Amino acid sequence: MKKTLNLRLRTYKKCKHEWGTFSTKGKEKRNAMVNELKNMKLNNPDMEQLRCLLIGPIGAGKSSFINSVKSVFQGYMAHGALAAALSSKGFTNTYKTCYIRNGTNRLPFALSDVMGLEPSEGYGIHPDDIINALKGHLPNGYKFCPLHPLTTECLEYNKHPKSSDKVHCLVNVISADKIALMSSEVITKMKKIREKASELEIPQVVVMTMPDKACDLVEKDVKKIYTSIVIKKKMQTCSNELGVPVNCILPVKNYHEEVGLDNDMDILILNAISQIMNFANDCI
Ligand SMILES: Nc1nc2c(ncn2[C@@H]2O[C@H](COP(=O)(O)OP(=O)(O)OP(=O)(O)O)[C@@H](O)[C@H]2O)c(=O)[nH]1
Ligand SMILES: [Mg+2]
Repeated sequence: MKKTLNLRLRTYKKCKHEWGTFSTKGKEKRNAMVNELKNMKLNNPDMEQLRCLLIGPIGAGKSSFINSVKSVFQGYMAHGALAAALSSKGFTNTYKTCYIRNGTNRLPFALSDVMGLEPSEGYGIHPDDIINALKGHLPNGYKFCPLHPLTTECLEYNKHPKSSDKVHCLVNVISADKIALMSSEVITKMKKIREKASELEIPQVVVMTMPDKACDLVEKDVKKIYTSIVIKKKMQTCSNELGVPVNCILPVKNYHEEVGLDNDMDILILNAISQIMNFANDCI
């Protein structure tokens, strides 16, 4: 219990944005952040990779975040984890892990994507399948069944997960324009998952997507993200709803309709992924 609390406190202390003083710097800053992540050494050299798991309501931007991270590292738009065309129906329905290439090697990061959460029972991913993923029991490519989570009796159940199959950081993805509209059922499902993650001593953060939909200033200029009062309020609401401190909420604008990369968007995405991987590295 004490260990969990210490881990949480350490996580929260490290996860700090300097509100209002953050400024997106130039191309050098972006490239330096990319290189730092490319050269990141794992605290446990025997491990193949750190895995982060993205969960959240349907359409929150989980797959788009994975695509965005991949795009930043490869230097052009990625379409690996397909994102949905705007609709109310969930899009991702399999457990899919994205790896990022660094020349002929892989970076020691894995980003795992799952089906979105829905309010009604029997719709969207079953919270027990997220718990299965946290513990490393889900095989890559597993097709989710909203009614029946994977159990030990199933052939696909990975009974002996390696440490690299397990999750090292739980990333809750929430869209800024929908925070206040989140159903209490989805919040309850997320709470149950977060409690389990805390029990397993897995650090947790929130990635807040779609700031451009919540604030006109940010839509025009993404650099305004840390000075926008609207975004600050959204982060506070998110913190209240999910019980996560504001300094663990990482706002990003995902690539969704852009044709080329944008330095300011890259820096936000890199800032989020650096924090996530540092927490993950601290927990192994
Ligand atoms: N404006 C804007 N749109 C975004 C952003 N991120 C994602 N989108 C759009 O939101 C829609 C849903 O994004 P997805 O990435 O498919 O969401 P998801 O969480 O993977 O959805 P499911 O797989 O259905 O659970 C897509 O049309 C994206 O293009 C963002 O930061 N800003
Ligand atoms: Mg998806």
